[in-house]
Amino acid sequence: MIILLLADLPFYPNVRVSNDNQQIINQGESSFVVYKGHIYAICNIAERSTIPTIPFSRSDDLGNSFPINYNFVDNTTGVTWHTDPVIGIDDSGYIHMIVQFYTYYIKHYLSKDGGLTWSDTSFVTDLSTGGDVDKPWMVIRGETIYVSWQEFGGTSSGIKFARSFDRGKTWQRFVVDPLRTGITALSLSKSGIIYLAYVSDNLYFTKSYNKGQNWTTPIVIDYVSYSSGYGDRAPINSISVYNDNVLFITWVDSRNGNWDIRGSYSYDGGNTWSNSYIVNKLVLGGQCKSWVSFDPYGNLHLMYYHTSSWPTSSSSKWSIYYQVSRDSGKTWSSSIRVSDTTFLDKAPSSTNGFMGDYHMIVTDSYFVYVIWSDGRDGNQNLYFSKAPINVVVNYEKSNLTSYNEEFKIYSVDGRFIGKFKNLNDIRLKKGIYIIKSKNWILKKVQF
Ligand SMILES: [Ca+2]
Ligand SMILES: [Ca+2]
Repeated sequence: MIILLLADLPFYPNVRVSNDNQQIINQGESSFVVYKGHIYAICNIAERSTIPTIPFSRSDDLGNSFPINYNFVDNTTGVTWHTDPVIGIDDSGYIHMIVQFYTYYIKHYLSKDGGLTWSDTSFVTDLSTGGDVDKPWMVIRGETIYVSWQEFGGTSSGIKFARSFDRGKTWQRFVVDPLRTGITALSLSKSGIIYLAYVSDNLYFTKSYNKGQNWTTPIVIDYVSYSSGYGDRAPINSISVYNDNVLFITWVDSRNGNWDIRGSYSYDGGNTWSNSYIVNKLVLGGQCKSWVSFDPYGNLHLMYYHTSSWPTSSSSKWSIYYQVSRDSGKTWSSSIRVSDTTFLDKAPSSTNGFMGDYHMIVTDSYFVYVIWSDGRDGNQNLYFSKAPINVVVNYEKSNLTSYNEEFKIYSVDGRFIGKFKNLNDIRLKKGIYIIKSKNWILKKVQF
């Protein structure tokens, strides 16, 4: 008897990222990079008003394990509230981290030893303007670092941008849009064009051809209708670019009565955008915290949180889902579950179930990687999974029993088990296996 499963795909068994030994701290929003077999991940925590830390985790085997874990703290600030972390890597393999301290300022840290120690600390934001800052994002090209954020009040409010040509030692700052504030999303094309989108009353878009010195007049991609709820509180936007022309953006929207991931594509470098539409194939209940990434071949990958319950509460069951588009966002695959279990939002109810505002999907030539915050341990921890690009791109959902051909069966770690003609003849221990046939490449199947 074959039972076709739940998590029907080539995503690897989930690996816990954060080594939260006491199992009391709730890991929140996260950012990570993949570089030459290493994965560097950071996050904030739901308890950031009382516990100062940005948890740091490192894998040296492409995510099979995360043995290096510690709590990064900058005691020199005297500020407990460490938040809104972003991590990046430059062309020398140096790691760059930015951390926001309450809404006072945003700092940059450099590590030349794989995240074990940090140096060359600098202020990204300008303390003399007297404003409150929020929600930075960072992209890096070569040795140049770009950071965007929003600033309220003070003498220089608006959408702000800073760049550093010396790996974060010094910064030049610019005002992108003095009229508006909002959550920023930042991306960079292969030729160096910078794309910036921000959620205000509308979703705005602008770009820079000269490394952030000047910006095009902001245009509106769409209006935004978002109401926060248990477990999600911001219409987080994510923008990814394939080349100078092909872009895709997602954000969270509740115009239809509950959260959905809306998307829009541009094929002319952001000058014009498609009508927005609901990207998530699962629409029942709430979908939020989406992130998009073009891989080097032009496939577009999406991750998001999903719960079928509405309104959301501490008893909502969540999963992490994935979809891929092979035509730059015109159409999407069916949804594929990344988390190998459902989980409750275990962040404190006093924080309205804070699981973080954002989590990322990252791609390279070989894999799609996802890290998210997950309550399966009774508290929120970061979890990781990945899937081979060639498999997810070729993956098609189908009923195994309808095929009359030879199957090869492998364990999830790639060990060949045997060939079978008729799946009904299979007698295997309970578990998850990978199946290969001529017509479709791989499938994760639970017997
Ligand atoms: Ca935890
Ligand atoms: Ca929905």
